[in-house]
Amino acid sequence: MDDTEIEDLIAAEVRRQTNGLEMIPSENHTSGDVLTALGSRLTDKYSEGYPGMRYYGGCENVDKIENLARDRAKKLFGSTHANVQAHSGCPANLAAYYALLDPGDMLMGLSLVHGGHMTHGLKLNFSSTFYNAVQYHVGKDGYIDIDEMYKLAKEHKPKLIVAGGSAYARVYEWAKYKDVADSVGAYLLADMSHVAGLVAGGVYPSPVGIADVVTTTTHKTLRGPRGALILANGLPSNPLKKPERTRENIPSLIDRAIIPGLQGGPHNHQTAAIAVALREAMQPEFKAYAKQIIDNAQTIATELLKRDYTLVSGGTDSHLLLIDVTNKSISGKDAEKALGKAGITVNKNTVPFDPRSAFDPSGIRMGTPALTTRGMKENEMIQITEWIDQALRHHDDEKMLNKLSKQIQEFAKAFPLPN
Ligand code: DSN
Repeated sequence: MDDTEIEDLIAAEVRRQTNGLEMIPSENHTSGDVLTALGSRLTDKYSEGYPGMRYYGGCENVDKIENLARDRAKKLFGSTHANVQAHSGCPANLAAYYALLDPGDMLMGLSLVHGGHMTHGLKLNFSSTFYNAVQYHVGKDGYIDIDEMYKLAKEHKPKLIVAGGSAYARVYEWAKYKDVADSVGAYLLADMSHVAGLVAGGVYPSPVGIADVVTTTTHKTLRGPRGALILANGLPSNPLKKPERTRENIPSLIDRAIIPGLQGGPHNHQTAAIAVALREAMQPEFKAYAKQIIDNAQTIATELLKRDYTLVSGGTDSHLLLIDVTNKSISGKDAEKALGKAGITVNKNTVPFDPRSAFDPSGIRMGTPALTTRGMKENEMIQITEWIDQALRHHDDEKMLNKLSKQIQEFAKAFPLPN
């Protein structure tokens, strides 16, 4: 590259990822093929519209690419419709709201502090400024409180209920949320961003066929590039005609919400990379990968419990763990920092009923998708948990953290990043 400043920084980031352990549960390491598609000339092409109905010439190749991505998404997740153009998760959720709600309508989602996502109705987010939002919670046991959902739904009559989140370690009981939605005639949107790869691998329940709309990012457990899918069942989409707002028209409503509603040109390099990742997720090895992600997370949970850590909900059914580190006399922020110095990347996170702020919360969130991509299994998880514990116990001891970082760097050599 001519731009050596950027070249050096990219190299530094690759070194950081290679030498350390990425344990942010929403991160992963994509394949070389995904990177090849992302770094291709497809990024140069404008193609507003949909395959066969574009506002630009020269779209014959990108039409085929987008059709492949859509077909693979439909096949992998079992929906009749897939939109692959939303640039990422927030725009995908915005598009779903835009398709199904009018400004000021009520939606209901899981509180961010209780494991939800900011687009699920956080006060500072568009989801509660353009719309009205009410938030449901987990109970003291760390599991989503379905009784509270029924109560809030009856009281606030939301037009749309969002299931899913970003720091909830247990199974989302999609059918139960659907019952709550049906009890007040609301749409159900399932945001399966965190668990899409587990769903694809058949080791986690799918919301497709239960929820009216399913959104997901493509870069978490699904291991694709940054991007999103919006899945639905219904009549074939006709984005050229304004449809009535009915359930069977959701495919057209979604497509029109994306363009002309919210976005311009699709990112064709991203669409191609999504198609590549979806093909990878259809391979038998991906099922084994998805299972190993959960086995690894559960191994860490067991090892942490042995060392007297407090896990929200007491464990995990998925790829992630939410840990309240209060009993270890450390804040989430300091825990993130200490682990970072040792070469283990996690993120500080609020825990349900957290008395502390989001900038210095009581917990940390960690997960296993990226480590599992590198080929690590249960034995490695046992070793890594021991390192996590040591780093947290010695969080003020720079010498110790440095020693751990060297050990981890040596260990990581045996588990290279893909390609
Ligand atoms: N920012 C993502 C996460 O880390 O979970 C959610 O969008």
